[in-house]
Amino acid sequence: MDAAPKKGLPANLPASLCAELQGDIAILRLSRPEKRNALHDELVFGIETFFQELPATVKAVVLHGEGDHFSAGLDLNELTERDFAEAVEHSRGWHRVFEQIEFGRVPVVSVLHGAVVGGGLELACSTHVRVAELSAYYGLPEGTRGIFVGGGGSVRIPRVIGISRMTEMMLTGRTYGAEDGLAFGLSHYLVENGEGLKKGIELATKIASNTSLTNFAIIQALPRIAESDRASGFLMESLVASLTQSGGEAKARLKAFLEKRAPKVVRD
Ligand code: 1HE
Repeated sequence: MDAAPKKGLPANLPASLCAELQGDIAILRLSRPEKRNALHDELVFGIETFFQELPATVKAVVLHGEGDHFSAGLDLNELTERDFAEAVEHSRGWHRVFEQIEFGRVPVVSVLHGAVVGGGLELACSTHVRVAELSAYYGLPEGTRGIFVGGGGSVRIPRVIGISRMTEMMLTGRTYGAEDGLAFGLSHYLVENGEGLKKGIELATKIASNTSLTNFAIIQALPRIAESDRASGFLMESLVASLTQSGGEAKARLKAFLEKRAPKVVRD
């Protein structure tokens, strides 16, 4: 992959990020391997720029990391000098950026390998589909470092693995391997080392072939419905279902199936 962002993608990304377009997929690589993709401000706010300036033609994003690790989490160098107010502002900044990933315009597939720890795990959990290579391992060393998650981890991670498991990870500092991560839902796919990006691109391509309206409903409406009260949820579901069905593309796809021109749903 080229270090320079390709046409259509933001030209002002920091050196710690590389971006590439492949048709209607954009691939974003954390490119700070000498620091194990530790997340410093430049990188985190570069991610924000990338998502803010994503070309309208992009329908899905793949996020992955260069080197032996997805990410070693927060750059601990940046922690030592902050006072209370600066720390709050910093954490809120991460929230803003990761919200843009989770509640942005397009679905994001992350490809995890090596260390996926601390803020790296928080980042991964803001993506919609996670592919892990066998080398991946997960940890929340904040507890043992005398700090706390600050990138939305206490909101997102319990929704994936449960409060109990997250509490235990933070209290003991233990790490879990790729197989456990798959069982807990930290990843949705587990592949051989070196195969993650290919799988991530394959999934993103498939996701990009959905209608934009359905992808919008899945990433914007579904999590909000799931967190609302039942009555509101049922109402919102009816509204969203009707919205997606009313699209011309949806009608064409349903017709194609009924006329035996569309694929059946078969075992993967
Ligand atoms: C770093 C960081 C970092 C590496 N901040 N510089 N995260 C952690 O507690 C994880 C800390 N990192 C590690 O445990 C290890 O680096 C790894 C297991 C990920 C990789 O080990 P290794 O042997 O491949 O690399 P290394 O020799 O430890 O690190 C290579 C360089 O990266 C080295 O710098 P150098 O100048 O000596 O070459 C390390 O200092 C640097 N490095 N990780 C700064 N994290 C919003 S709140 C979120 C809170 C958190 O994320 S807390 C979790 C922090």
